[in-house]
Amino acid sequence: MFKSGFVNIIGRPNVGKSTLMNALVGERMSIITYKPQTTRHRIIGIVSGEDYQLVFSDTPGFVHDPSYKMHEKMNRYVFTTFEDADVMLMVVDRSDKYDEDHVLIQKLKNVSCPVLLIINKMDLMDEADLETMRTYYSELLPEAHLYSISALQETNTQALFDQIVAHLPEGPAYFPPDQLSDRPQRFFVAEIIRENIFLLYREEIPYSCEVAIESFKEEENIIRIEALIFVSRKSQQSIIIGKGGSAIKQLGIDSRQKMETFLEKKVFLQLHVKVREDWRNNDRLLEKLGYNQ
Ligand SMILES: Nc1nc2c(ncn2[C@@H]2O[C@H](COP(=O)(O)OP(=O)(O)OP(=O)(O)O)[C@@H](O)[C@H]2O)c(=O)[nH]1
Ligand SMILES: [Mg+2]
Repeated sequence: MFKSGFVNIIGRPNVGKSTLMNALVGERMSIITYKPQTTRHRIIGIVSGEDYQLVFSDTPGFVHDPSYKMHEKMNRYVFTTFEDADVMLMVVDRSDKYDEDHVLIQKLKNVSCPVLLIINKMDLMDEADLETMRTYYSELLPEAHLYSISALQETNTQALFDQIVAHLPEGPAYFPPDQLSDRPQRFFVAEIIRENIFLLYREEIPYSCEVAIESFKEEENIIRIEALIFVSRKSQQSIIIGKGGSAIKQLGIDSRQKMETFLEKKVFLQLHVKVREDWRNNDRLLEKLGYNQ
């Protein structure tokens, strides 16, 4: 019997959803940083076995008080995962506290598919903390199956993977067995630049940026990539570029190195910065930038 299904990962920002997805898929599909609201799209990672196919979806952390249309779209990605899930993975960490009337908890109580409540970052907790969290969540979501893991150290992640497969319904393969994602390479390339912006710049800068790939040309020995970084203000453009271009140079070096690992080919990368005030509230631009919810 062949089993397959959509396994959708949700939770608050920064709890480790993307780290978990990458651990389960065994590839670096989703970008990870120490800052909240890193993931902005629904990102698919496919794992095909002899007799199963898992289609994982990593989602943006649920934004409690959306300040921009971008946040509303990010939350909509989270809501759509309730519609097609065969298994729901709700990830929490020790800083989370959900009330019964939280929208995610309400929705989880009403899904018909299995819910796996995953307490992540167990490496940061002692047994007593873990036990307190287990008790809390088993009362909050009595139907959910509880797991404690460390996505970062990959503790219990293989056991979790096996449990997910056990919960899959019977079904066909949705994708060819060698396909890893539904996104083109240029999407991952833009995400690599965004990840490095999160790692290199401080305060509001990463949140004010979006990246679009203008051209992606594969030649025999090299891939030539031109990317456009949108910022919301002129002052942010100067910060991105840095004194004498030093900051954007570093961004280019770091991004290119990661791209070369990801694409397994030499990369020539050109970065440009453009001011587009209020891109986070501009429906047409958001659509163009891939926010299709
Ligand atoms: N100590 C510890 N840190 C972890 C663990 N899992 C993830 N992290 C760290 O937590 C931070 C956030 O991880 P992400 O995977 O980006 O979290 P996320 O839930 O996808 O965040 P958003 O995309 O912003 O919603 C990173 O610094 C990770 O290295 C874990 O099991 N233990
Ligand atoms: Mg993420």
